[in-house]
Amino acid sequence: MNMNSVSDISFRDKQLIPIWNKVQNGERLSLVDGVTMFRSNDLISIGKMAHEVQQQKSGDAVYFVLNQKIEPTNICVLSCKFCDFATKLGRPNAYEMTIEDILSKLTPEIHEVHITGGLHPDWEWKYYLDMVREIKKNFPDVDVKAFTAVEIDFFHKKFKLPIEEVLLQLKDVGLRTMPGGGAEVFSERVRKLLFNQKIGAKTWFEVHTTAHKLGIPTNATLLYGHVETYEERVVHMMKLREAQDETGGFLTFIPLAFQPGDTTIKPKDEFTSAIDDLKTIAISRLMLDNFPHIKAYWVMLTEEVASIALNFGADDMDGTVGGEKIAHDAGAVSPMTLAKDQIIKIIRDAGKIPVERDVYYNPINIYTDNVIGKIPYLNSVPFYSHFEKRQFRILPVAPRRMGKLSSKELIDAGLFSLMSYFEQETNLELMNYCIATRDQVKSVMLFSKEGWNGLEGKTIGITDDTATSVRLLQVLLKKKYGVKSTFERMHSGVNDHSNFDAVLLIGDEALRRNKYGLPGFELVFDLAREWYEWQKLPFVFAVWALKKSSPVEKKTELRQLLQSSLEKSEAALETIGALHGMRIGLTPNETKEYLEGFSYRLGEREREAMDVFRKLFDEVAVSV
Ligand code: V47
Repeated sequence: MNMNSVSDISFRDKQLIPIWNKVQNGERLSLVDGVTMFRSNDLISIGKMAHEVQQQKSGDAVYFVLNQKIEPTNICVLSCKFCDFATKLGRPNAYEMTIEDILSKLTPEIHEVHITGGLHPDWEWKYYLDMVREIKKNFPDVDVKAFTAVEIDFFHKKFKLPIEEVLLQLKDVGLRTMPGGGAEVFSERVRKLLFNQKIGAKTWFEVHTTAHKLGIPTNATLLYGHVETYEERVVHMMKLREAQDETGGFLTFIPLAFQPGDTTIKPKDEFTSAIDDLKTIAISRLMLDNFPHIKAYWVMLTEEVASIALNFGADDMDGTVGGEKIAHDAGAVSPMTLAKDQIIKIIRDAGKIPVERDVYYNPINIYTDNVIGKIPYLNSVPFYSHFEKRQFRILPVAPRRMGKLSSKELIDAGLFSLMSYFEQETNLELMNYCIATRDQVKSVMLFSKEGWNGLEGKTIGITDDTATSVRLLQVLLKKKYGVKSTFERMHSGVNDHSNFDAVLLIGDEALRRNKYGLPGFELVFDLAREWYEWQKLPFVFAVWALKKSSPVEKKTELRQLLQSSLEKSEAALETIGALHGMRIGLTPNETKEYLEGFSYRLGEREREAMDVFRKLFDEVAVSV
C-alpha cells in the first residue's frame, strides 16, 4: 500500500484531517463526514484523498468502451419536471424507432449498446424482447446494457410479470447489464417535488438487487445540481453503499450533473459549477468504498471537467456515446459523440492508461507503453507496496485477463499467472520472483456442497479471473481423485452461486469467503493444501516475467525496483498489507500470517513444482 501520510496533503481545511485518518485506517465515512466535505472549500485536498483511494483500486487505469446510445422512443407516460427529452404520443417531436432503425445505428466495432428511453403507452412486451434478441443476433460481439429500474418496473406493472420474470426473460435474450438511471435522488422530498409519478428508492433498489441476484450487474446514478441538499446527496451514496455490501452487484457509480434546459427548475444556462462536479466525483469515490468504479460522464460534465475528474477519483469515462439525446435535449454543450482517439488523448493527457473495456470492465485493449500488470490481490502487495513508478504505469488486472493482454503484447511485465507464463514462454523472460505457497494458500478455495468424490458429473462454477487455479483444480479432480466434473465460467461482478454444486474462487474474494463462509456450501477445500498433501511440493501460482524484447535498461530497472520493494516489504509484513486486509475483513494479524505463508522467490523447490505441475496438466485435456 502506498498511502500518502497526512503530511503529503497540505490540508487548508483542518476539518478534513480526521476524515483522511479514517480513510487511511480503513474506517467507513459517515453522513457528517460526507456533508463536511461538501461544505468544505478545500477542493484540492478532497481531490487528493479521492485520487489516493482510486489509485489503490484501479492504479493508473481509466476505462472506456466503444458504445452507442439508443433511445428507442421519447414518448413517455410520465412527465418528470427535470426531463426535457420526454414527450407525448401525437406531438410533432415524438419519435418511435423500429428494430431496423436501431440496427442501422450499430456497427461491428461497438462493444456496448446502452438502451434507455421513454415509457411507451402502447408497445408490447414482445417488442422489447425482440429488440435485444435482434441486436445480439446481428451483432454478437455487442453487449447489451439496457433499461433502467423505472423501465423494468413499468414492464412489470404493464405486462403483469414479476420483476424477476421481466429480468430473466431479458437476460435470456441477451441483456448483460443494466444502466444506473432512474435513481435521481433517493429522497422522498425531492421525488414529490420533481418526479412524483416515478418510482422511489424502495422499488429502484428492489429492481437492482433482484438483477444482481440473477447475475445481472448494474450501475447506479445520482442526479445532482437541482433542488437537492448536500445531505440528500450523501444519504443517496450511503444507501447505495449498504446495498452493495449486500449484493456486490454494482459496477460503477455515475454522478449526473443536472442540465437545466427548458425544465424551468433552474435558469436555462445555470449549469453546475466545475467545482461542484469535481467535489461530487471525489466525495463519491471516498464514500462509496465498495464500488469498483466511478464514472466521469463527459456528456454531462463536458470533456474538460471529465478530464480533470480523472485525477479526482474517477477511473471510468463511459465511452464514445454515439446518439445521446437525454442530456442534449436539456441543453448539454458537449459534442454528440467523442471519437475513440479523442478519448484516448484525454486519458493520456491526464497521465493515465486508456483501457478499452467490455461491459464487465474486462480490459480488451490498452493504449500506452511501459505498462506493468498488477494482480490486484492481497498476496501481491509485497511486490508493489514500495514500488516507485518511475517510467512504468501500473494496471491492476485479474490473472487471466493479464495473460490475454500480454498475449497481444500489450503488457511489458508483470506477475503472470503460471499458465499464462507457460503459454507465452517464448516471448517472456522469467524473473526470480513468484507467488508460491508453502502448504496451504487460503485464497484458492473450492466451496462445495459435496466431498471430492461426490463431484462426479457435477457442475462447478469457476471465477472468471483464474487461469492457473482452474487447471490445478482439473488436475486434482482427474489425477488425484479420478473425478470428472463440468466447469462453467462465472462472470465478474456477480455472486449468484445457486446453480452450482461447487464454486472455485481465488484472491481476495476467496480469502474473505474462507473466513466468513459461502452460504449454501458447507465444505471448503484449499487447493494448495490438496496439492501439498499429494505432491509434498509448494505450488507456484504466479511468476514475474517481462517481455524478452524489452530494452536491457528497462529490464535492469525493473529488477532493481522489484528487489528493493520486496526487501522493504518483507521487513514490514505486519503493516504493508494491513489496510488492504482490513478491507476484506482480516485483522492485521491474520493479514501478516497470510502473507508469511508465501514464498516470493523462485527457488529450486518452486522450479521443481512448476515442472511437476506442467507434466500433470499436459496429461489432462482441459477445455475451460
Ligand atoms: O435517469 C434526465 C438523467 C438519466 C436530465 O449506467 C438528466 O452507464 C441531467 O442513466 N439533466 C439517464 N440528467 C441517463 C443514465 C446514464 C447515463 C450514462 C451512463 C449510464 C450508465 C447511465 O438521465 C435519467 C436521469 O437521471 N436525466 N434529465 C437532465 N435534464
